[in-house]
Amino acid sequence: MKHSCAIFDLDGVLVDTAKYHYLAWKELADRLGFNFTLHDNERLKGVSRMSSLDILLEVGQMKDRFTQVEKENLAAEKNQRYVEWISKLDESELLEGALSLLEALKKKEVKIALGSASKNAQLILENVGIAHLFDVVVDGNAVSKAKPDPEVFTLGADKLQVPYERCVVFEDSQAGLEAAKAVGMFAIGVGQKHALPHADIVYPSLKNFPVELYF
Ligand code: B16
Ligand code: MG
Repeated sequence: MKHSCAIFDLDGVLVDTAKYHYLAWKELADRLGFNFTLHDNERLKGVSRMSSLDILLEVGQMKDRFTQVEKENLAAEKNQRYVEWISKLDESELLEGALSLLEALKKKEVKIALGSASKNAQLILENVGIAHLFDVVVDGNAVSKAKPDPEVFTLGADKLQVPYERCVVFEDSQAGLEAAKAVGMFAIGVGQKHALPHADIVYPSLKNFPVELYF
């Protein structure tokens, strides 16, 4: 089936910001006095900021030590460091194949939406120079429910008035793929096949993506 709308996750699909999330979370863990590894960081992909903090504190066995207000301060501390990192992003941080895919879709007049859990999505899109390619941006500021709830994808499709079965979602997280499938969207996993069992199909990256097969 040919589709008329492409919905992109941001972190891990278009831009490799996971490493900056990791650096900022690790600084917080170091300050709180426990180790936070790259392996632990895998659990945070696609997860909202406050849920990420809960996972981090669980790793440090500090889950019940903080009040809600203290947790909000810890998340704000992490975000401040993260924003310092991503303020320096430029187009060299786009993942391989991302720009040519977006441009090919634009040429074919396919609608393009962002569906990201990040509250920093707009800043990232602007810094890597692709903000102008999106018809609609749905990010962590616009939704009340996190993936695997499909709200972040359905909101974009609804705004563009495209039926869900005509949408393709590009995602690197299991929760995101699950969300896409729940509303009948075609779910393309970006990453390793064994880690993304909910995908309809998995590509290792967006490099040389076969646009004609899907759009
Ligand atoms: P922020 P995505 C997600 O973005 C990240 O994968 C996840 O690691 C992060 O915690 C989440 O955004 C929230 O980000 O703290 O910037 O609001 O993959 O949905 O584009
Ligand atoms: Mg992601």
